[in-house]
Amino acid sequence: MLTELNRHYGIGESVVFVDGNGKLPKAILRDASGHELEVYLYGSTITAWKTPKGRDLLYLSPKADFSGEKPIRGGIPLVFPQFGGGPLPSHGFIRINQWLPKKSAALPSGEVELVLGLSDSEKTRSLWPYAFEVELIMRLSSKLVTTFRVTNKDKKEFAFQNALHTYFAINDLSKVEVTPLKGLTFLDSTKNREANTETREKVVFSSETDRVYVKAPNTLTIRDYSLPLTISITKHNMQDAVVWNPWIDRCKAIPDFAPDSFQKFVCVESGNVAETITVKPGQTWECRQEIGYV
Ligand code: TA6
Repeated sequence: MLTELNRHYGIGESVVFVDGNGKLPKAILRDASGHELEVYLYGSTITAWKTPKGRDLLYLSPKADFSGEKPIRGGIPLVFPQFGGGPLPSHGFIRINQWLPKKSAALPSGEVELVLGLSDSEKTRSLWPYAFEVELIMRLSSKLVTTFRVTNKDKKEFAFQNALHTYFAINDLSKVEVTPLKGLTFLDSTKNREANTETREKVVFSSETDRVYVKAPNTLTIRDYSLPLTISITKHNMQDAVVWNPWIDRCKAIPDFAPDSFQKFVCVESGNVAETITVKPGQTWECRQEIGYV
């Protein structure tokens, strides 16, 4: 399989397919400036985004499951067509299905691009009775631009929630803040999605935090003053932003986290959660996230 993948989509050192953990195939992208991205075909799950000096800006749990039967814990799992719990598996099913490459390119700009796709199957239709295609377009440079595209291949419209469930690596949680969220309505998932208003200029972490910020600004910032590191997140066509840190007890209760995992990441997830997106037959809808760092 790797030979075929590399024959059709490999590009020198820019795009290489290798056996990842659990012998699951993954692609490694390297751009001209030395940034690196790793993405598993399983779930089209980005698991690493590294600076030229090798610093991983994403968090991957040391206990992540690579059996190919559970979601990979960390990186950027994709949420569709359901956010959180409900009639479908948690966060939907595209992160637990095998995607296939559709296109790869090393661009004149020095950026590297890879497109993965997933179409409906008997398995997905048994869960969600619609014909669809989803694509993840990853473009790597000093920024990581991910475009998520949904095409309705059915004869009836469908509605969905979606999110890029990004685990950002941090160094010292006590010195991390997320801004600007003051004044926004948030749904508190630690209190059965109770609605409340954010009063803090800077959202900091000292207990379990699991909030859907509704109609959040299109650019959010994570600062870790201990490094220092500043991550910028710009979202397009995604209304909301979910901020999650499980803190001590919730972290211990999640088997594919290490006990101290909560100290090493903050999730800031661009998405459409509070309201669903509807796509008519034959229509294509897309959203985009750009993340950068200084
Ligand atoms: O995005 C926050 C959240 O919905 C949390 O409530 C927590 O469940 C997290 O996602 C991880 O969900 P998962 O299904 O990946 O364990």
